[in-house]
Amino acid sequence: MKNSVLIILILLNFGQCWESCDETSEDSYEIRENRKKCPKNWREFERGSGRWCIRVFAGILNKFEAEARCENYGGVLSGIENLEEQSFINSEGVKILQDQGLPSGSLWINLIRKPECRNENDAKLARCNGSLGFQWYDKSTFNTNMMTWSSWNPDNAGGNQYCAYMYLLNTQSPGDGVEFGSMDDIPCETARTDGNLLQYVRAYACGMKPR
Ligand SMILES: [Ca+2]
Repeated sequence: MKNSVLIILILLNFGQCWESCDETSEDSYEIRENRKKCPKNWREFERGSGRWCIRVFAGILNKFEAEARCENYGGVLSGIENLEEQSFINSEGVKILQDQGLPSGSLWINLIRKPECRNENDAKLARCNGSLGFQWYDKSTFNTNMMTWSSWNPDNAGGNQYCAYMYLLNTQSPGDGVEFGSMDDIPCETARTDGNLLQYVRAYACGMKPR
């Protein structure tokens, strides 16, 4: 008799498990989500919008080319959501510069001037002033406080500076109006290899969700 009761209890327990272990339940969905990982050599970060993987690549490319490369890796050109990401992206970019014997340079990020702020008259509108005229375009970055600009920027010089890059710096306070992590709006077609070394675009940051 005792054995029968035990068997019934075990069966009931299995029944509960079948219900609670259903693949569509929220718990098991979370477990499967947690199993997702960043690809090898990509660094994982925690964002308000979820986990995010970032990797910095070397390349003398314009913004569109950099974006296409990121898509080839299964990601997008990445924005910068917090100081931790900014620090990581800068240090990875600086390593690339050092490999090439360059003291400074810059890196593409996914920061774009809003289409409604591109005309000369739009730029004078309050809603297009400074960072308000820009938007992160990786669909995962939302922190507008991480749009940090170098002196006088964003200035839309020439009226066609719709993209932005971040200066790569190997010291925290280089002076000359360029602070750590600061950005400049420039034409998306730019891939400078002359002039100010700081403006040499030598790298790009890709991002993706863990998979
Ligand atoms: Ca500019």
